[in-house]
Amino acid sequence: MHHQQLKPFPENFLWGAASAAYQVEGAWDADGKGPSVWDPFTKEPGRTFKGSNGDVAVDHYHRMEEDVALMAEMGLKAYRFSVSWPRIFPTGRGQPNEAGLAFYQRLIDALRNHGIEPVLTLYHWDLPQALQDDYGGWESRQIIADFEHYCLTLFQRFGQQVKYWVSLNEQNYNLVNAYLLGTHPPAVQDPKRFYAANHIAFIANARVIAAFRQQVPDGLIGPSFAFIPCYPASCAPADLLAYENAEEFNNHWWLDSYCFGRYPQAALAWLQAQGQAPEILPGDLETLAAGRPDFVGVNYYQSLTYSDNGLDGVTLQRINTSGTKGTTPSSGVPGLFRTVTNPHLQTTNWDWAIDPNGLRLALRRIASRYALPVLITENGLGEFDSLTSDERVHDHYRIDYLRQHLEACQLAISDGVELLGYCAWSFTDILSWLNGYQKRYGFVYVNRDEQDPRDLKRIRKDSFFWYQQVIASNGADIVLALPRMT
Ligand code: BGP
Repeated sequence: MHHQQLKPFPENFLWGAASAAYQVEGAWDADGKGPSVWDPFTKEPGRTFKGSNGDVAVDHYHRMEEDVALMAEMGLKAYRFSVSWPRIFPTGRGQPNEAGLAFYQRLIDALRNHGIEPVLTLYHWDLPQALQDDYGGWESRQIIADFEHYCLTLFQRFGQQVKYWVSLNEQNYNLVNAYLLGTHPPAVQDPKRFYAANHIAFIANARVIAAFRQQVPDGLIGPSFAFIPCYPASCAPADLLAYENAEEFNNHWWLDSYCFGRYPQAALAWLQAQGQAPEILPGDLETLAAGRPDFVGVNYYQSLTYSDNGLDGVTLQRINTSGTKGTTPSSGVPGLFRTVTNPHLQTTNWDWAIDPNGLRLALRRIASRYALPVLITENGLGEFDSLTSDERVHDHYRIDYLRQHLEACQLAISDGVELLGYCAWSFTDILSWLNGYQKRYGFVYVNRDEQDPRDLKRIRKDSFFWYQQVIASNGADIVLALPRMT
């Protein structure tokens, strides 16, 4: 679609930024917090880049007021953060840890005092280790009641002050890594177990959404989905089928379940033939249907391009965690699809295709296929940043990336998408799960590296001042806004 004139960003648009507990908080065992599955996992040799972990992260737990003051200075309208389940329930269940709740109460109060809308994510991958040990975490239906109990505690405690809630963050990306690639805890590589755990996560997600309706009737809730739109490598019929397979397995599998309460037919039939389909018990589909979200949270970083892959074709491969460009191999599922390089797109140093058009496609797909509003819960550029001797970070490449993606948002709004807001990833620099601290995303530089926490000083990057102007102009100055040095 070409438009004569673009629609402006809506009046109450949530100009935001995002983070996740494990990636920013640190204080991994402070004030009664129990271990999450990431605490021991990151200590195992070879799991993460240079053995990096979130023990200290960027110490947001102790510097929360300073970070929120920076958000206020920037003019942020929304801040998306996650609550650490083991900070609230150190062993995953039982009585809540009041000190953990008090931290998030202080954060929510600080945000609201500055007029910043809190967007609370219930689960951003930091499962209590105790539940992994007791019954295998997401592989047991016991987790459904424990997750519901944890969520109910937060709904009851914060439901008056928090309007926007995210249920599961990137169930798709997290469980692919945890049960297919073996790169997130519990580091399993087994498709049958993957689809089984994933089905249980869908049920848990739907159950807490249904509970939310009772507890927080004025609030809005939805999952965040790592949406990677698919392109066919060519118009060859075999590539079109590969593209269709990829859409169905990598996108519709999740979005249809969240929004329609059912799995896509062809994918389910294929998995049944392989003996990998999840066990669907009586009542499961009704539970899913009763947990339709209010919006879809979109985490968008890249598109992927697909080609045909024979039964003896390439298998799933790990992602690039080094930042050495051009080192990502073709990855696929034999009999379904494999990835190929898109010659029309540039990539980041981690080989992620830079494709604002893919974001527009993702937004339109949700609007047209699922008829739901969208909240962009993550979008950003992970890159090497360098600090100059006068303590500046000239991240024009990040400004370019964000500007292009915001332009895509405005095009999608003009296409008829109901877009609630845009949370850039991330506010400060954070620990990147597998990539350490060298893959930086923030508007605010944090002075530390993998081995040395240094002074953890916060330094505003050029993109900080650019986004500040974008927000002040409600998006009218996306192109015009230039970084202002202070
Ligand atoms: C998403 C996660 C975030 C964040 C982001 C960037 O998958 O929800 O937590 O990590 O991706 O990914 P990475 O840090 O691997 O570059």
